[in-house]
Amino acid sequence: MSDSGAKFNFKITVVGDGRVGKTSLIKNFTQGGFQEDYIKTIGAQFSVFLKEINEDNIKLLFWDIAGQDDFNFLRPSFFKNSRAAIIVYSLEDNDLGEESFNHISNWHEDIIQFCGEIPVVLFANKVDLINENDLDKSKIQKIVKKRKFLGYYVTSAKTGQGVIESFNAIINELYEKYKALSSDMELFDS
Ligand SMILES: Nc1nc2c(ncn2[C@@H]2O[C@H](COP(=O)(O)OP(=O)(O)O)[C@@H](O)[C@H]2O)c(=O)[nH]1
Ligand SMILES: [Mg+2]
Repeated sequence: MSDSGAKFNFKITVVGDGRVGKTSLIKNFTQGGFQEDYIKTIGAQFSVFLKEINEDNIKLLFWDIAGQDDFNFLRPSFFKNSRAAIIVYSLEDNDLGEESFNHISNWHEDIIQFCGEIPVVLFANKVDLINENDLDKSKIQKIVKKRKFLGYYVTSAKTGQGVIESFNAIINELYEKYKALSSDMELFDS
């Protein structure tokens, strides 16, 4: 696949503890797409997804961590040139659910360190494993506000709940941002 034809190229990194569902979410979202590529490398893997908004072609690169071991040395290249980030945690009622929520701030600190102030959204995944009525939204809203995330989405990579909407929200956000920047550039050029 060549870059020609894509007006925008966005790299979006997907982070979060192991087994929260990062890879499943990316697969669920990109499989409905026009073109999919799944490439596994040491420590990280990425998927390519093409999307069209207002007749502008957008190429999206989703990066996610393959294994949490030996990740440290890869961190700078993993995060390099990310336009946005998604932090995933699991809603499941066990240690993974609890720990992955507690580690949101750590993942965010990594993003800030390597990417600066890029847009970040939070995905609360595996909602199919809980009763949604029991979901403590104020707890999620609190960290969203504290960390100045764009927002949070409740998802299930298993049922597909919220997946398209949540990925599209961040993609549209990037599109609007860079569309405005590129039209500023065109004005500047003329
Ligand atoms: N029930 C349920 N299981 C999920 C969901 N997302 C992922 N899983 C499962 O959780 C495990 C870890 O998922 P994976 O995508 O490999 O997590 P990653 O390590 O964050 O990439 C796998 O067994 C998935 O099938 C979900 O939304 N609901
Ligand atoms: Mg994975």
